[in-house]
Amino acid sequence: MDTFVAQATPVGTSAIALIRVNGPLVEAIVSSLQSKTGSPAKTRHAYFGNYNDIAGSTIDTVVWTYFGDGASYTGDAILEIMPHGNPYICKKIIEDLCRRGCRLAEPGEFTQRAFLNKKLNFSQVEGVLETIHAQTDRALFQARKQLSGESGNIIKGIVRELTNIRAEVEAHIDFPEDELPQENINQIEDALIHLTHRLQAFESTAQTKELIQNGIHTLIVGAPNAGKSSLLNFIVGHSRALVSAVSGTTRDYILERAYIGDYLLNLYDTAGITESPSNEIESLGIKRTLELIEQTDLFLLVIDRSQPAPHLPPQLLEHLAPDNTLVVENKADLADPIDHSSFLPQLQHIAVSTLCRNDYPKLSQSLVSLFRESLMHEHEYDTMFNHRQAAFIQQARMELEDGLLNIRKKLRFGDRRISPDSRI
Ligand SMILES: Nc1nc2c(ncn2[C@@H]2O[C@H](COP(=O)(O)OP(=O)(O)OP(=O)(O)O)[C@@H](O)[C@H]2O)c(=O)[nH]1
Ligand SMILES: [Mg+2]
Repeated sequence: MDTFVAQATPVGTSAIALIRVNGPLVEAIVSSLQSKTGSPAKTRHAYFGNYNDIAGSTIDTVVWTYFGDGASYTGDAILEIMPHGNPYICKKIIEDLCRRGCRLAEPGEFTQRAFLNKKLNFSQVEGVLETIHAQTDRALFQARKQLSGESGNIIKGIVRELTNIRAEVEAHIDFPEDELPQENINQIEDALIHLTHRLQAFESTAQTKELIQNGIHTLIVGAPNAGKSSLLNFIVGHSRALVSAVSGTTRDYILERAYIGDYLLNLYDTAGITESPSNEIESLGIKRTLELIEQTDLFLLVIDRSQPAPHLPPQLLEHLAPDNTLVVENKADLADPIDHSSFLPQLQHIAVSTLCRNDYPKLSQSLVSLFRESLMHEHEYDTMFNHRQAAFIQQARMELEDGLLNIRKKLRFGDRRISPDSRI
C-alpha cells in the first residue's frame, strides 16, 4: 500500500494548518520527528518539535500526532502534522514528505480508506460529506444522524423484522401440510403492510433532505416593475440587485444565497414577465425565467398593490399551488391600494412594503410556516434518507408489495399455499 499525504485544511494563510500522512511509511517518518530516539511514539499523543527536512534543515516548529494502526480515522497508521498556517511552509513539508516516498492523496482518499477498512459504512461516508457542507442547524442535525449510522440501524431493524416473517413463511413452504392458522396469516399481512408504510414514509424524506442540504430553490417572479429586485434586496439585507423605476431593469436572472430563519434559500431574481416584450433582450430574459420554473421549489409571486393584477403566462400559472407559492403584494406603503383578493384566491397573499424594514418579520414568518407545513412536511427533524438510499428503499417497498399480493392470492383466497417462487 502507498503512503499518501494531503493538507487537510484549506490552502491559505491561517494560524495553523494540518497535513495528514496515511500508510506504512508513517512509522519511519514519526521516528525521524522524534528528538530522542528509543521509546516509540505514543498513539494519539501530541508532540511538539522541529520539522526537519530529509537533508536535516528545519522547516518549521510543529505539533504532530501519531495514530497507530486501528486507532486512526482510516484504520491505517496516520501522522498529523500541524505547522504554522503558511502555504509556503505547508508546500515545503509536503514536498519533503514526497521525497521520503509519500505520494499526494487522491480527493476523498482518507475517507475511502476508512470505508475500505470498515471504519465507516457507505451512509457514514455520505455523512462525512454532509457534515463538511452543512450550512444550517437542520442540515448539521441530519449530517450528524447520518454520520452516527442511525439510518443504517433503522434499516437493519426492518431487515430483522422481515427475516422473522420470512422464516415463518418458509416454514410453511417446507411443511405445507401444517396449514398456517388464519391468525398468523393476518399477522404476517399486517406486519408487511406496516413495513411498506414505513418504507414509503422514508422515501418521502429524500425530497425534504435535499431542501435542507442544498437549499430551497426560490423564484421571485412577477410583472416588470412589481418590485422583484427590491424583494431580493429586502431578503438578503443589502443592495444586491439593481432597482429602478424603469420597467425591464432586470434582464438576466440573479442568484443569491439567503437565510430565512434557519432555512437556506437559493433565491433567483428574474426578469419581469410581460405579454408583450418590447425588445429581444426582454424576450430572452422572460425565456430564461420560464426555464427556471421546472427546478423551482417555491415561488414568490410579486405584484404591485397600486396596479391592476398582472396577466401571467400559463407555463407559470400551472405551477403555482398553495403549497409552493406566496403572493407578495408589494408597495403596501402606497395609498389607495387595489383589492387583489380575487387574484389567484387559492394562494396565500401577504402585503408588504420592501421600503419598510418593519415588514420583514411578517414576511419571514409567512415563509417559515410555508416551509414547515408544505415543503418540509413537518418531518424536518426525523431521520431522513438521501435520494440514493430512497431509490433502494423504493425498490424494497415494491418487492414487499408484490409479496403482500402473493400472500393475499395464495394464502387467503387461493389454494392456501405459498408458491416457493414467491419473492418475499
Ligand atoms: N413605494 C414603493 N416603491 C417600491 C417598493 N418596492 C419597490 N419599489 C419601487 O418600484 C420600482 C421597481 O422596483 P424593482 O425592484 O426594480 O422592480 P422589478 O420588479 O425588479 O422590476 P424589473 O426588474 O424591471 O422587472 C423602483 O422604483 C422601486 O423603488 C415598495 O415597497 N414601495
Ligand atoms: Mg428587477
